[in-house]
Amino acid sequence: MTRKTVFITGATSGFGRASARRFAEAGWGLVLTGRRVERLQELQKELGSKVPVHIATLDVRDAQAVARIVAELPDDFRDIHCLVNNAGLALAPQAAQQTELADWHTMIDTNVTGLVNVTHSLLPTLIRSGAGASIVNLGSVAGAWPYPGSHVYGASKAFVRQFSLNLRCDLLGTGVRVTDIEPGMAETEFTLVRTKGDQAASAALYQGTTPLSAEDVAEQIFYVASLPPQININRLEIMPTRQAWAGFAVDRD
Ligand code: NDP
Ligand code: 8X3
Repeated sequence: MTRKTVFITGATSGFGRASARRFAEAGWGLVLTGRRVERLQELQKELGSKVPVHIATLDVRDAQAVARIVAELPDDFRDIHCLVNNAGLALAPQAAQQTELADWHTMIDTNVTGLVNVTHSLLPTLIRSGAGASIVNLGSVAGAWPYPGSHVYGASKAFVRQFSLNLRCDLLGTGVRVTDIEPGMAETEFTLVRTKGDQAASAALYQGTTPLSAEDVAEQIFYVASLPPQININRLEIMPTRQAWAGFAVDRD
């Protein structure tokens, strides 16, 4: 059987790194991207003896860089069977009226523009791969459920959700599947990034409960990508058992 290859954005941490390990365990070739080159090199060192690994430093916000990296993929990594659109971030957890506009732009540029940059560049190779190929997008529960401090982050994930479903319509007949994975609270570097390095705030969020782990989410990413080709999971919302919804908020005198 020919080896399949997965292209992962944001492979330097959290879900992306755990997904690299999960796909490697199943024998897939890896194209690993992210901005922190030393972490990509570490992962290549860790996994390169098991499966073919190509690393590329990439900021997904840069459309030209995305196109160049895809055009320059080595021959052995040209046929992509799965794209994991994972690079993303939240910033500014305070109320909308207390945030910096630049943080809103960074979220839109990464979670929306970056994701479409990579998708657009890889569509031709995914369509060539045909039946059984997959695009796995990292949305979030925040794309469907509003909560204070989610403002642009949640809205960017609502884009990911609808873009995923719309792509399904256009890709009908190509065999390429599309899934929006929508995790709830998961312990990664996500909160450290969201709070701009506040280690105590990050630790406090996860303290005394049982969040999802990066490996829990990677298992779901691998699951949807390795299902038989006739099955498309459209949306997969996953929460920790110890997380649920709160009631409506009411402003009172
Ligand atoms: P991490 O902060 O641990 O990982 C985020 C990854 O995204 C890093 O590898 C980072 O790499 C990469 N990244 C960020 N900005 C860019 C950029 N401009 N270009 C390329 N890569 C970038 O967070 P998670 O693993 O938790 O998050 C992964 C995805 O899952 C995100 O889209 C997030 O919104 C989503 N998500 C997270 C949840 C959670 O609770 N943790 C829940 C639901 C969804 P580098 O900095 O090296 O570029
Ligand atoms: C991240 C999960 O609950 O912080 O997308 O919005 S949450």
